[in-house]
Parts: sequence; C-alpha cells; structure tokens
Amino acid sequence: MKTLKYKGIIAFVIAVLISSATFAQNTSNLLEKGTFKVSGNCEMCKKRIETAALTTKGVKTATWDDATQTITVTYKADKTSEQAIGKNIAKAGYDNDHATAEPGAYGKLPACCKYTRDKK
Ligand SMILES: [Cu+2]
Repeated sequence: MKTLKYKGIIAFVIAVLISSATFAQNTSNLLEKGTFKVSGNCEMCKKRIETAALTTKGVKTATWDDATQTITVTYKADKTSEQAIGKNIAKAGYDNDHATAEPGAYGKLPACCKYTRDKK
C-alpha cells in the first residue's frame, strides 16, 4: 500500500515535468501563419509591401503574390498581429484587408505603382 502511494507521487511529478516542458516549448515557437489581401501592381510594390511587413516587430517571413494580390506572413503571435502588419503595409501606401492607406501615403507611390483602389 505504501509503495503504491509512492509510485503515485512519482508518476505525478513526472507528469508535471512533462507538461511544463511541453508548455515551455509551445510558448517559444508560437509562430502563426496568415494570408490576407494587399493591393499592388509590380515588383517594386512587392518589395515595398514585403519590406513593410518584415520590418514589423515579430514578423519572420512575408511573401506577396502579384497574381492573387495576397500576402502570406509568419509571425510570433505574442509579438504582433495581422492587424499590426496590415497597418504598416498601409503606411507604405498599400490598401489591405486590415487597413486602408492614407491618401498621402498612396500619393507618394511612383506613377507605375498607383494600383486601382477598391471603391468602398
Ligand atoms: Cu509597383
């Protein structure tokens, strides 16, 4: 009876150690992946959009696709959000699912990069 209780305690301690180790691992790679719409025209746009996304703190990767007009990002969910990334992209002049560019930011784009804006 006594040994059974002892074994129970050991099993409990091991269970706690395993679960805390798993938890620590989960918080360190809390990488989230997301895709959202970003309007743009060309290779120059691609570079500006991706740079704006990548300079957002916590963003690991950013790839903008011309054909689908979408950006795919991976980011640390505890450091940033798609909304925050969208805001930075809008600051660079590009309308997206999460934010709309100020007229001034859009106005600064080179003529070839003035994409057609969705009427809202
Ligand atoms: Cu462009």
